[in-house]
Amino acid sequence: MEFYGFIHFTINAFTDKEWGYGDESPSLFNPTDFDAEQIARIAATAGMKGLILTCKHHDGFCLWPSKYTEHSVKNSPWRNGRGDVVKEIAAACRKYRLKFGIYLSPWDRNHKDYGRPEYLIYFRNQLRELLTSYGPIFEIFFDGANGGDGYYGGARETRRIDRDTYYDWPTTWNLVRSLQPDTCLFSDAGPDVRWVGNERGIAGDPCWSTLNRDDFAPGRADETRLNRGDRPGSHWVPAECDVSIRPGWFYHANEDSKVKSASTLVDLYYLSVGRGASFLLNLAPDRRGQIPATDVNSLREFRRILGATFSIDYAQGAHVTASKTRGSRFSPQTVIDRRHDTYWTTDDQITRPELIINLRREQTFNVVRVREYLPLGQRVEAFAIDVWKDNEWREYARGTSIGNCKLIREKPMTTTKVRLRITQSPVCPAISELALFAEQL
Ligand code: FUL
Repeated sequence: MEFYGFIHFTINAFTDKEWGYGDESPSLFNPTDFDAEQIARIAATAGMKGLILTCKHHDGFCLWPSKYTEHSVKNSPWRNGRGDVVKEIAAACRKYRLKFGIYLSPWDRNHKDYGRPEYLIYFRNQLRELLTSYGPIFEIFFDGANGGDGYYGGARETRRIDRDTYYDWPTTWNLVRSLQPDTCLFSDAGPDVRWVGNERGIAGDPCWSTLNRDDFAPGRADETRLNRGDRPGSHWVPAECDVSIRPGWFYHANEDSKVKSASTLVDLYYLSVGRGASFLLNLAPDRRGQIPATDVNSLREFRRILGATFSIDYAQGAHVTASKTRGSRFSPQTVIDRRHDTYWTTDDQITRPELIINLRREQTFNVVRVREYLPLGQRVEAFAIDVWKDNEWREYARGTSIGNCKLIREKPMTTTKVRLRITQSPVCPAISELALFAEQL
């Protein structure tokens, strides 16, 4: 999906906290002009393909009227206790054709049973509510954070859990599979999507979509390995780069001047999507319950820059040739046919082939996009891009992993021919796209 959004919204926006302790009164939750459609519209206009909402953060307050707790919107003044943020965001997502995902914090600083087996019954009941009442859920984000201390029903103490055993994740994952088999499960250990190992939105280089998943557990992360993935790796668990548009995850008025600029967001796009991972950008509704104007402006400008940059592919119309080809179905011309389900490949024993884009006339570009045909896995381990200059090939850039999308961002180059040289691959490569763009500001 490449690019989708996070929405961090709860009582924290009203108490100016990042982690609520769990003793906050539900009466504090009172957005003055909550507008789910504004939030979804801003996300869709920014190019996001989905939204993941913090239905319950660490403080335990539920944005939907869960029947398993009193600590929810139903005891807030907002909409006289009859509101349901989850329902409104899910409906707004449908309206703007965004997929809808949920964040349900495993750590719950409000619940009296947290740390005991009984809490897992509560946690799974809530998951069942969310998975059966709000339509298809494309992803569930299971956060690994746990600070220990909390309100815990009045106990006000520190509760330590064993990250490897307490949550009994396989049982929870099976519950999700049985209710919504298409939901992607996120945690430090997947099983489907993994944390990228930092909250700065930056994937590793290389970044492998495979991981020796059994070495990991949610909440026990080896950040360096998660950032790069494992090659060889036992499972397909691509990386997701979560980062907030503001310093914090929740809205704080004193961070209004620290909203990331459009050009910073563009950089993050290259460092996440452009390294084969996905970009999960957090937005923080303010006390009105809307995305603040500064953030809206950054997002709009970010989309304008990407739209302008990626609207003209200078490789279109070129004559594409290759040193080797497996047969006409896998012709090199498929790399410019704008389809992701066609690809150029070679016979099995050919692992270092070359492909040449013969442009019709001189073109200037500084961004090269390469994609592999993912159903056949991530194959290429190293490649180079050459350009034809003064009657010879000159190396322009080199790279390692490709995967879903590799974006090379370099100095502007004017040429008539571009060559992709696969320099290392354990098996024949399968390349679905090679495109050339000129970055617009
Ligand atoms: C972290 C949490 O502690 C933050 O509050 C936020 O939700 C972020 C996405 O994950 O681990």
